[in-house]
Amino acid sequence: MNKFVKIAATATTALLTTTAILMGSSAVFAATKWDMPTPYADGIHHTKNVRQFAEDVKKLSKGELEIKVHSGASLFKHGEIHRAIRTGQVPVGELFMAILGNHDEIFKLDNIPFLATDFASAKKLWDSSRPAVEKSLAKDGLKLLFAVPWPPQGIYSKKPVEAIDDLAGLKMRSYSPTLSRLSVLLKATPTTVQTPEIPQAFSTGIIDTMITSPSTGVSSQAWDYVSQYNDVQAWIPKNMVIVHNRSFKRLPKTVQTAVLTAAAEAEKRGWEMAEKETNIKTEALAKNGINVTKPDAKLQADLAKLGEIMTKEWAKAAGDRAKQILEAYNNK
Ligand code: PCA
Repeated sequence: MNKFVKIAATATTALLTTTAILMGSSAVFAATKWDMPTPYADGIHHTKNVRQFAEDVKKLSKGELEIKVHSGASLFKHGEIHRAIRTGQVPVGELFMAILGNHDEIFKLDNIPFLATDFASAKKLWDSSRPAVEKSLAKDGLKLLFAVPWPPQGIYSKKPVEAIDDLAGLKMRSYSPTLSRLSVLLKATPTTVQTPEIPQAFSTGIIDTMITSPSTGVSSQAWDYVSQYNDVQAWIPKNMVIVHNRSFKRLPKTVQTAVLTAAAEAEKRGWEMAEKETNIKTEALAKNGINVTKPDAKLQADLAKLGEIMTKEWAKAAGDRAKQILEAYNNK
């Protein structure tokens, strides 16, 4: 054996040995770790549900996939999570669906007022729109794992809102392009504010009203800066958990199945959690001194008219997809 051949042979042996060691202890070395950014705080049901999802994935995959949840926008700001997953910076993450309204019209549907105002209708609307949402995500190399609602959205204000005119001229918090459009139709001025900044935005006068769930009202201690909650149940928006498709495909088939099984469970559990949250958190608002009211028939009818305008606008902008979704929804 000349010198060169000898070196090559030694190198090959070394390589084979390393491979054998790696294969022999695959349970240790094959475990994949995923970082998962989520936008909302730990007390919110979405975050609790996502943590349970991560635990289920670990269990079902027998430890082969570990998902580390970074809650409260600690890894990426809410507005950056979509891009971070799309570009593969992180393989998985959670975001508010309608935050993508300017990326694709399809996501605006999730915040259209008075189209689906109770959980049964919201579920129907989700069943009707899910294929279009999945298709849109797939175009960006993304895959939907699950979507979970918030409780219905109501109006927080300093003075009672008895008619839509009571909102005219106010500075209204916005969290999506659809909500900004509603603010404009209400003759209010929309200002984007993320959940952690709500108290400060009220105390510094950046906003003086907001439309959100009783959950977010409680987590941001709305009683410190407003006195009224009108439970108009305007819409039931959702968060979605999405995965970078190529990262998903790289997982062994058994682990992919584990993720999908845990995702289906998380979606079911999350819808139940949201329903339970609704009463608990609405009561908590009242207990903390907020005057919780229901809209009268006139206010409801006036708000519903704005919902019709926005549904029409959306249907026009989103084209054939909108037509199919609305037809499927109305026929369910
Ligand atoms: N809370 C979140 C989204 C919808 C909700 O109920 C927020 O206010 O930003």
